[in-house]
Amino acid sequence: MERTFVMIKPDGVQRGLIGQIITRFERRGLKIIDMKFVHVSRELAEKHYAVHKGRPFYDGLIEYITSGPVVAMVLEGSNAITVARSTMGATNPADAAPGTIRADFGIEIGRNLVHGSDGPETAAFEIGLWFGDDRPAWTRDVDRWIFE
Ligand code: IDP
Ligand code: MG
Repeated sequence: MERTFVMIKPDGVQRGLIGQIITRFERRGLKIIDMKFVHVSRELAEKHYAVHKGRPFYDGLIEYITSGPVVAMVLEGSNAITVARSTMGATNPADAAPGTIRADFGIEIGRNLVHGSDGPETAAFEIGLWFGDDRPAWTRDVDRWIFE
């Protein structure tokens, strides 16, 4: 089983889409391991998006992600990283496939509603950054009907 970090960005929260977005991940079969509502500090935003420092969109990205509360979560499942990203769709909602979160709810790259880790190292870094190392395990009784 793999874990990934997913965030509903401020536009998703402001637009009242928290429930609909979480539903997309839940119905895919991903298991929620941890979740919280966060007022993102500039410091946390800069650590989270450190790889993008220096890019033309960086300042706007930090403004965006600190502009209102977000919902942060840890999701688990087989191929959780890839599955979460395919549920989200392409970075630019204009290019995202219909049926994905970004296509179904968004239209511009700077308001693309969700974040998901892009690889195992990023996932480990982001889970640690947002949640720390420890969280209780729980058994989801439907797992045998979702995972082989
Ligand atoms: P990802 O979120 O699909 O992994 P990244 O390339 O890692 O995409 O970019 C991080 C975030 O930065 C994007 O989700 C988007 O919010 C923002 N972003 C990326 N490129 C642009 C851009 O060209 N203009 C505005 N915002 C951008
Ligand atoms: Mg990324």
